[in-house]
Amino acid sequence: MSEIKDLSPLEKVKIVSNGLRGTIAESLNDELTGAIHEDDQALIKFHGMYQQDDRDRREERASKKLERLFSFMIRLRLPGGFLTADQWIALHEIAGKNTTGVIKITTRQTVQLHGMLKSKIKPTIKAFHLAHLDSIATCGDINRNVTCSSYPSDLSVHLEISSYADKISTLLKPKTRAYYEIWLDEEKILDKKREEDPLYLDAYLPRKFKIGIGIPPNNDSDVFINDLGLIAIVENNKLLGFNFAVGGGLASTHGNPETYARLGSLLGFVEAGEKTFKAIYEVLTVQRDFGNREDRKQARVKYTIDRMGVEKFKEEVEKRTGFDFEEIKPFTFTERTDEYGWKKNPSGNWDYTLFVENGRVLDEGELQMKSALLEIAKTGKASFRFTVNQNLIITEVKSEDKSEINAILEKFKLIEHTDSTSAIRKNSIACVALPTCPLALAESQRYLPSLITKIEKLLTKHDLVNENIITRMTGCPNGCGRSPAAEIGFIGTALEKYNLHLGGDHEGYRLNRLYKENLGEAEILSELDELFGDFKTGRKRNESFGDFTHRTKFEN
Ligand code: SRM
Ligand code: SF4
Repeated sequence: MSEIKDLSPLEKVKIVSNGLRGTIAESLNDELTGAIHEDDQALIKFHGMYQQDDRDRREERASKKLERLFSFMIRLRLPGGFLTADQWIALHEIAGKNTTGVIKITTRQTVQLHGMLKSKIKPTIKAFHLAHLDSIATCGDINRNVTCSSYPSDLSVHLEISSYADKISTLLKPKTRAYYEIWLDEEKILDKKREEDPLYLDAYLPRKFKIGIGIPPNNDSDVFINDLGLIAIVENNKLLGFNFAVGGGLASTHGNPETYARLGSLLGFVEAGEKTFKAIYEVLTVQRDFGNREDRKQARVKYTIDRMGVEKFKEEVEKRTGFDFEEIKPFTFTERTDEYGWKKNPSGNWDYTLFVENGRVLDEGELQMKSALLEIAKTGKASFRFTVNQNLIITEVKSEDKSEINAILEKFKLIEHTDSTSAIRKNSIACVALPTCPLALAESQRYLPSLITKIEKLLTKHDLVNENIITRMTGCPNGCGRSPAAEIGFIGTALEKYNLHLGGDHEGYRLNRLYKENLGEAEILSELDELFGDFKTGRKRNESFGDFTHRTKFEN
C-alpha cells in the first residue's frame, strides 16, 4: 500500500468520508448555492450522481455575475438493463417532474437523467426507491453497473446468465448505509461494525471498476472493453461457466503516451456458481491492493495488469481463491450489433428491438417515442431491456399480446422508424458530451446524427449503403461511446475537430488505430469518400470495412 502522503487527493477524501457520507447532508441544506461542497462532489458519485453545469450557458451566466447553472445527473443501477412496465412508468414520471424529461440510455445498459436541481435529488431518489430502483455505486471508485448481452440467440439459459449480472451487482455493493441515511432518511447507524466492508475497506477501489458479461455468438456487450469481462460458455443449453478477461478499458489522454486503450487479457475459465463469484471477488481485491492510488491516470486495472504481468495477476487471484483457473474454453463472437425488430425469445415470448438514436428517449417532432413507450408500459403487457448499444428492447410480450403492442408501435410510427434507419446509423453510438459533460472537447450526440446523414450519401454513392459499419463518436478520448473499439471512431480533440480512427474489427476482438488527426467535417467526408471508394473496389470477399482498413492502412 502507498504511504498516506503519496496518495492522490481523492484517496484522502474517500478515507475520511465516514462511509461515503462526507458533508453531503450539510451541502444539501446550503441554500446559497446550487452546488455542493467540493469533496462531496466526489462522494455523491458513489451514490450515482454527478454535479454538472450547462456549458452552453456559462458565458451568459458569467456576464451576469451569476454562478454557473448547476444541476445533477443521476444514473440508475440496473444490472443487465431490465425494467418492469411499472418501473418504466415511474421512470417516465420522475424524468418529467424532476429532470429535463429526456431518458438517456447509456452505453452500460442503464439510464441517466440530467438537469436535476439540488432540491430535487432527495425526492427523485425517494421516488425511485418506491419503484424498487436505486442509483447505488453507478459511479465512483467501485464496481459499476454490470452489463450483460441482450441477445440470447437460441439459448434457453439466457435468463440464468443475466441473473449473474444481478448477483454480481449485489455481491459487490458497498456495505455503507450512507445512501439510505442521506437520501431515504433511514435512521443513522450507530454501531459502525455493522457497516464494516471487507471488500472495499475504507478507501474503496483505486478507480472505477466495470464488469460485462458476453454471450457468444453476439458480442453486443463489448465484453473485452471491461475491467473484467465474463464470456459465458454454454454447452447443450447448459451454462458451464465463464472465461475471465481482465484489464479492458478504453480511455487515453491526448498527448500522454502512458495512457492507452486496451482489451482484456484472457486469464482462464472458471466453472459457474460459487467459484465464479469467488474469482470475481478476488479480481477486485487484487486490484484494490495492487492498483495505483497515487496517480489516477494509472489506476485502472489495465495498468495494474500491465505492471504486474498477466501471469502474476492471475497467480495472485488464484492464491486468494484457493483454486486455479482452468484452460480457456473455446468461444466465437460473430457479431456486435443489435438485432432489430421482432424476434421470438427462448421463453416463447416476443421481443422488439427499437432503434433509439444515441439512446435519447424523448418526444421530438413527428417521433413521439416517449409517449409510445409509456402507452406500451401502461398495457402491462411488456417489460423493457436496454442494450449496451443504447437501444431498447420491448421484451417478454406474450404471443396473444403481440398484435396489441405492434399496433402501438405502428400508431407511433416506431416500426417505420426502425426499419427505415440505415445500417450505418443503426450501428452508431455517440457519447453525451456537450452541454453537460465537463470533460467534452467537442460535440458528440448533438453532432453525430447530422454527420451520419452526410456519410450515408457517400455510402449510397459507392453502393455500400447496406454495410453494417460500426461507427462511434466521443467528445474526448475517454471513450464513453466506445469509439476506440469501432470500425470508424471519431474522437474529439477540440470544437469541430476529431481524430479519425480506423481498423477496429466487427466483432470486438481488435481496437482501432489513429489514422488522421484533427479533422474538420469537410476533411472527414473527403477521407471517407476515398476510403469507401477503395473499399468498394479493393475489398476481399465478405471483408468488413474495419478489416479492410486494418489490412490496407496498418498492416505490414
Ligand atoms: Fe463515461 C466520465 C458519460 C460509459 C470512460 N462518462 C464520464 C462522465 C461522467 C464525465 C465526468 O466524469 O464528469 C460523463 C457524463 C456525461 C453526461 O453529461 O452524462 C460520462 N460514460 C458516460 C455515458 C453516459 C456515455 C453514454 O453516452 O452512454 C456512459 C455511462 C455508462 C454507465 O451507465 O455507467 C459512459 N465511460 C463509459 C465507457 C464505456 C463503457 O463502460 O462501456 C467508458 C470507456 C470504458 C472504460 O471505462 O475504459 C467510459 N467515462 C469514462 C472515463 C475514462 C476512465 C478512465 O479510465 O480514465 C471518464 C473520466 C474519468 O473517469 O475520469 C468518464
Ligand atoms: Fe464526456 Fe468524453 Fe465521456 Fe464523451 S467520452 S461523455 S465527452 S467524458
